[in-house]
Amino acid sequence: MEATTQATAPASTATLTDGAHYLVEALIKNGVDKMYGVVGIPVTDFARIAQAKGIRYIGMRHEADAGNAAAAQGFLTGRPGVFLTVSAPGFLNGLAPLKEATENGWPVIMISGESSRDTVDLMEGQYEGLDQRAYAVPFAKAAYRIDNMEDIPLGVARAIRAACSGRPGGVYLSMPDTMIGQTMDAAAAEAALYAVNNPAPAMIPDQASVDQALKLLSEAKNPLIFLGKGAAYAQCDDLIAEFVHKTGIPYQPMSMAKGLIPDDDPQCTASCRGLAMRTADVVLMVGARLNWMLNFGKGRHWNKDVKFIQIDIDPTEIDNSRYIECPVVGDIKSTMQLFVDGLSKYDIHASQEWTSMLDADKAKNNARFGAKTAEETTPLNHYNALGAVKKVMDKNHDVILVNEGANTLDDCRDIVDMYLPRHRLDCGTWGVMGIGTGYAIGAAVTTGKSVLSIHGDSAFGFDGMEVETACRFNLPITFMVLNNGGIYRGDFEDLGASGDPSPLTLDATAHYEKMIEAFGGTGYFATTMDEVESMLTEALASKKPCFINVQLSVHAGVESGHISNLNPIPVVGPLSDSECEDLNEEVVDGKLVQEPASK
Ligand code: ADP
Ligand code: TPW
Ligand code: MG
Repeated sequence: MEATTQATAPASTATLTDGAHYLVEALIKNGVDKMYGVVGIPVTDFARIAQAKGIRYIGMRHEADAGNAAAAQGFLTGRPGVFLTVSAPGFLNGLAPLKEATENGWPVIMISGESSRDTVDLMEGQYEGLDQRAYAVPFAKAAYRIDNMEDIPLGVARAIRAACSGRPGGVYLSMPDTMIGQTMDAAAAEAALYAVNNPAPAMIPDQASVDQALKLLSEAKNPLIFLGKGAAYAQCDDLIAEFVHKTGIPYQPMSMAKGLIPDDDPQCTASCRGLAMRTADVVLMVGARLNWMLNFGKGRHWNKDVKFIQIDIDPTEIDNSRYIECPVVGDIKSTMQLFVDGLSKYDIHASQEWTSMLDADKAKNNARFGAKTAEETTPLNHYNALGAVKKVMDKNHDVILVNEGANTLDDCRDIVDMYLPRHRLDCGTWGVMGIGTGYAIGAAVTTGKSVLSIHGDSAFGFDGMEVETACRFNLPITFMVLNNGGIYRGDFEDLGASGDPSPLTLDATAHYEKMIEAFGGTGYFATTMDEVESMLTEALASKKPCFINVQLSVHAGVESGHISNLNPIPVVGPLSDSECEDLNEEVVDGKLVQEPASK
């Protein structure tokens, strides 16, 4: 069963298979049924063969978007999404989403064609020549190259296991053109295929750590639970809800854990987040990292005596940014089962005093915020445009929401409630612009559900060409751009004398909805809350590719959304206290300060 190159292959090829066919077979054997990508030398035939053998191939317009589509699939299913690129330039375009998936902890496999190793290694000037595996290593959880076609089953198994075991991440799998062209006996190849057994095994935590955690919670007066996207990924929604509801502990959903328990649950602290963080005495982290989004678990945003219990599958996440009183290392599903089982041994509840205080703060904030989202203005702003979106989403719980931008992201997260798990995808751990259309396509292809993809006008510009893909595949996606004419807003000025637009300015009068009309989709232009509501209702009901361009004021929005505090130089620009006011901000010592974002 020794592999040969095509040049030396015997004349009769009836019983032979080649690297491309064999890799497709190995992927199918392991349950891969979809692939996103952009073709060209040397992967064109590989994609054709994949399609012919029943893998759904979604041809996209840019590798980064294909990578994001695969990443969305990974998050939604817990199985690696797969995307395909050509050699060097296509490969490089795919590295950013591969790294972003790794940062988010989502399983993805990027398969790239690679130009002939011998000439690349001698730097002979090969077409699209690059030592791709070496370039991939710092961007991937793992990076493999299959040089011999008989190693294909092993290479695929390595990639799948690396992508979804432990903390999931992005894996690179290289297929050199020389390997694609190799041949071997088809029967021997078939016999050597195998499916990975249990690629993401349960990791059961130490019972002593579970008992320690439950004891600590039973001693708390003001316990708080944080649910992160790891909790959403773990797909044990009922167990998590059972623990939350049986204990009555208030919980805070991180952005992509919204809907794991419906956002209108009385125990949800989304609208009193700042107060909950400042007053909690014991915090249980379930699949959420104490990174920048939570001010690293320290500082004035937290009660100075707070104690943390952290459930995570990755032991090195514990103590990442501060002392963790009670680490519980295991997978969330197994761990939450032990937590629920342990409730018979411990009396765990939140003090009435504390929950009443949180409820009062919620009522106050909801009244303030509700008024802002209901108030019609001409032109619209983020609050009232998204208030109209909320009304429609409240009647369409099963629509998946994709969201990117700065104000468009932060305000949407606060305003639009989610009711079902894994129905919100956004800029994630790195706050990346340009993920939206790829995520929307991946979500629609993976689930068959309707998707609402809400973008700031800047964010949309990074990956907008994929509306053509959505139309070509007739996907039930409604794209929406909130156009305030710029990065953060559209009224900044050129500070020099050039007369050019400012660095933040984009076209506030652009008719983005025309883009989808070029490809046969339906475009809408909305200028009032009623129009947003009725057009969105109609667009979602059509289950076809649609685009709603919402005209906002160029004055709508604040610089950097909720994270202007991360700018190295204090923000300059036309900001007033009332413009800065939002759910995650508060007055401390007479000054308006920002709460950490939860993107
Ligand atoms: P968020 O951004 O929502 O706060 P993060 O991405 O920062 O969430 O954190 C998710 C955490 O969940 C990661 O540290 C990851 O290791 C962990 N995680 C992911 N899947 C599981 C799982 N099945 N069991 C336990 N922990 C998990
Ligand atoms: C890959 C920097 C953060 S937010 C943003 C940019 C460019 C756009 C904000 O404007 P938008 O939303 O989308 O119009 P809005 O409602 O506030 O006006 N490149 C990448 N990622 C990031 N995060 C940036 C640049 C950025
Ligand atoms: Mg904008």
